[in-house]
Amino acid sequence: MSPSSLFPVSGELLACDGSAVLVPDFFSSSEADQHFTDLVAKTPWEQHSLKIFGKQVPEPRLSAWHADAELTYSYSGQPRTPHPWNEPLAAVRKACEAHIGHTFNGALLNLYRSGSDAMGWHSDDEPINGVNPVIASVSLGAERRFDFRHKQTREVVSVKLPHGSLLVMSGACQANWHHRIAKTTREIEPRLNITFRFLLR
Ligand SMILES: O=C(O)CCC(=O)C(=O)O
Ligand SMILES: [Mn+2]
Repeated sequence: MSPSSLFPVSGELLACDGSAVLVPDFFSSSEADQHFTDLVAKTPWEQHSLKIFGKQVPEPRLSAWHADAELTYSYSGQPRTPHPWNEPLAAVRKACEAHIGHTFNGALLNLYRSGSDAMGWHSDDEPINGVNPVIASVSLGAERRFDFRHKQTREVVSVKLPHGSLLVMSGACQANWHHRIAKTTREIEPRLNITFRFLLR
């Protein structure tokens, strides 16, 4: 893979077919430290599995789904009953909603315990997200590389997501681009990611 765009630091990352805007210092480093500590401790982390070549294997990360009551979300083919909002998660959601001017009713949290934890190529284009969803992605903890790959042209755009950053994906981003967090052999600390979404009922 040869990234066509090497680690832009802020602003619009995609030249066409959707939008992805990075705000590297959305939270100050002390705010980000506090959110990281609180959310690692308060999240009811679960180990889910995914099907690869017909075999169930553990996902290479821990996760948790929080949402308004009744908003079951199917992720990796599994329906998930929501956990209620807790105080630190509600505070992060409020900050994102105020910045973006958009309401969210659900949040998927992922904990990447080390460089071997990852998330494969996918797009968040399930019908329940609606057409051209706005997805707010907050990164806390170790910096990881995030890759976009255009579904037709295969162009790759890579960016580092620092502690306390906000990435807002919108427009036709999910329709036209896949994204992933690749494994890394670097010795790194855990990373927590939250993707806020607005699910249709
Ligand atoms: O960890 C990340 O930055 C991405 C997470 C993601 O793509 C997802 O939860 O759908
Ligand atoms: Mn995603």
